[in-house]
Amino acid sequence: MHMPVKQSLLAKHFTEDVASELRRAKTNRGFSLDDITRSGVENPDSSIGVYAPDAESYEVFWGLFGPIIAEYHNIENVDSLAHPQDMTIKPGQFTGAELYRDRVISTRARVGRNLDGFALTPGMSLDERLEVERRVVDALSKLPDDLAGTYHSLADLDEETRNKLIEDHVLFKQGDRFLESAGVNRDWPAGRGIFLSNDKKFIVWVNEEDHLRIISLEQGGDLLSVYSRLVRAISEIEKNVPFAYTQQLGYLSSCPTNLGTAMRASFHMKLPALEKSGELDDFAKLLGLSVRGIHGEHSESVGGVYDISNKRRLGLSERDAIVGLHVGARRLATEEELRK
Ligand code: ADP
Ligand code: CIR
Repeated sequence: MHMPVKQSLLAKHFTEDVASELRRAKTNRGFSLDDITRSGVENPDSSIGVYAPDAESYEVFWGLFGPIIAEYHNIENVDSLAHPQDMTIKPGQFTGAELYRDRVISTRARVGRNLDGFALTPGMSLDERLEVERRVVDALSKLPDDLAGTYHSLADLDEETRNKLIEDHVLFKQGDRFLESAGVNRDWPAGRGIFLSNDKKFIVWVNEEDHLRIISLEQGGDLLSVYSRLVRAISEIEKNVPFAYTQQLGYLSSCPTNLGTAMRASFHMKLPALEKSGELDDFAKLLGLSVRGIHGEHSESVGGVYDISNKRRLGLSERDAIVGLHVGARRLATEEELRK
């Protein structure tokens, strides 16, 4: 029997018509269709398969990006989309959190951000990467006391420290083959690093998949605490570095899954009964959630613990995305109890 091969969104939407329309197209920086599709072509098991080497790619190669973005973020009319932004939270929006609290080991919320006027990470030169690092580190040095911390250049961290930070879910992994093919790992480890606040709950990754990944992370299931820290950190950093943003696509990022809010909020959640019954993926789909293993994308679960996050990031506000995770986790916890 032949197992069906999972088709990437690239394979699905890269039609003959799209190929002939875009074959000769180039952005001002010289990026072509080959640059955009290389990761998915070299890694046929990609779920998406495309990256944008610069912001202009989203305009020039819209014939390919448009349908992929519409499908991933479940947007009916992506051509006329006006992305809504709203980071506020109203009292009472996290009611019923006690239904899932005991099942949650830790909570994380991150956004991707990129500096206006620079290539995105798949298309950056070494000079641009170093300049972005310089500007970001300067902005981080101006943060108020409760967010203050230390920047560590990746090259300065010894292997043992690096591995421990990766194991603890604080630092990004090395050698992702999807990013490698896209050109994101060029000049490694130059220009990369991690900022850690004094209490280790606020983290910034510099020049990994995006210029910045702004992250809030703590033990337990207090989504309001994690989210409030994230929102405050974003607004403080944004005072000092202007981010690439458009009305249609929100915050721009190198991967089309990370446009709009560019936010992925997640719980590490114990769901052994749903794992055993084989229903976790179906419930996640129904609830608009993604399921990852405990070491992030393309990793496995350990002991029935899964990384549960909002799937959509574009076409809905930050508030709706975070409340979506809360409501989804409440439902998953309820279904888990019913199967215990
Ligand atoms: P990203 O979230 O930036 O898309 P990954 O899926 O690779 O990237 O996850 C990055 C890291 O964050 C991984 O180490 C992953 O285990 C960790 N992580 C994600 N969610 C949580 C969580 N709720 N608690 C602890 N660590 C988490
Ligand atoms: C892929 O296409 O599988 C990788 N480039 C990662 C895509 C982003 N991840 C995701 O939506 N789960």
